[in-house]
Amino acid sequence: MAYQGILQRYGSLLGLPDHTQQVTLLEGGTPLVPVPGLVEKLGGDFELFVKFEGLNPTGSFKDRGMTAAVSEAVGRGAEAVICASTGNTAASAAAYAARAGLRAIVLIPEGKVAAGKLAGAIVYGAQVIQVQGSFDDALALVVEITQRTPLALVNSLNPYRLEGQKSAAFEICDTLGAAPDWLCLPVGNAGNITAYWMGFEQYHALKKTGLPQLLGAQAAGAAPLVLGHPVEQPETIATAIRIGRPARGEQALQAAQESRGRILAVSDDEILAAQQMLAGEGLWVEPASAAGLAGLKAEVEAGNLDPRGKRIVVVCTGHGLKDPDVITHSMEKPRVIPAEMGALVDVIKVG
Ligand code: AN7
Repeated sequence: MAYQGILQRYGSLLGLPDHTQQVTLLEGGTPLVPVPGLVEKLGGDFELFVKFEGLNPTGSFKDRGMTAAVSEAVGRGAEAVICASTGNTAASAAAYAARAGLRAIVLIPEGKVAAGKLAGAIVYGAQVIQVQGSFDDALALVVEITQRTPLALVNSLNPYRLEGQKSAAFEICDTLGAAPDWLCLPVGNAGNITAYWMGFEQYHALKKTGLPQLLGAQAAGAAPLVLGHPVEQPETIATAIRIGRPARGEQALQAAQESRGRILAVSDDEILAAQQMLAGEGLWVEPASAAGLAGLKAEVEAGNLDPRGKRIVVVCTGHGLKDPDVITHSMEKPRVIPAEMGALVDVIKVG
């Protein structure tokens, strides 16, 4: 049978109520891409895969949780969904709401959302509201208004978001035949790392697939879980994870600890270098998505993580097309030539 999305594939393992009415864009089923070229760069002698979540319908992993949250909301008769977002959740909520015929309202931090995400939220027809403040300020507003009105909250405080996001852990185990030794991923509001751990634990209880160690990476300018306290003014080029007060922070720390892993901070330079390394393998991911690889590289180089003989998965959470400005702003403009063969030969210097 043709692929029908994660609720169809894993529905019985996702704790969704009976009233759920499936709203799907055929999310999930993303590739686990081997990257032997990066293994070489990191010293060799292990296996490395990228779970390329940027290939979901709206270009990020958020679609896994959103199909679950919107399907539940529709089933209980909700007419509108609302979220705060650094961009990807907004685009995903907007798309699934459109699919379901619901109104979507998204609050984003003013001027801090990448172009592809903002455009997504707009084209899918959401009401987009810029807040003069951070993501954390926007989330506080959304939490309060959903306590007073029937608007359905679709941030990852909504438990069904996590239920849907567990599906990525199931897919990795199904593809590899077991859990990897390490799973490396970015951490922002901390829903994803929490959901992965729930998923790996559930699959292990059911199918003895084993448990990975989790390596979560926050941006150094937005690293509350590393610092041990909220960050009032988070700042990073990886705007997706520019979050100072993660809603699922406690659970994320517990997941990392239970897995015998950790959450660490990586600098913007390390994030951009990792983004370039992935691009060198033909995988263009947005900056936040490269944080997992940046964390792995830092730990391997510092001698804190011995990859030899291990099987490692790096989760790349969003597509590079979401945030083209990071690249185009930092590069030299491509050469311009007259439409003449002589000029072309001069420039490319072949033969
Ligand atoms: C590409 O869209 O929080 O730790 O509002 O877009 O589960 O929050 C995005 C987060 C990683 C962090 N990578 O995941 C939002 C939002 C990308 C992201 C994260 C985000 P969580």
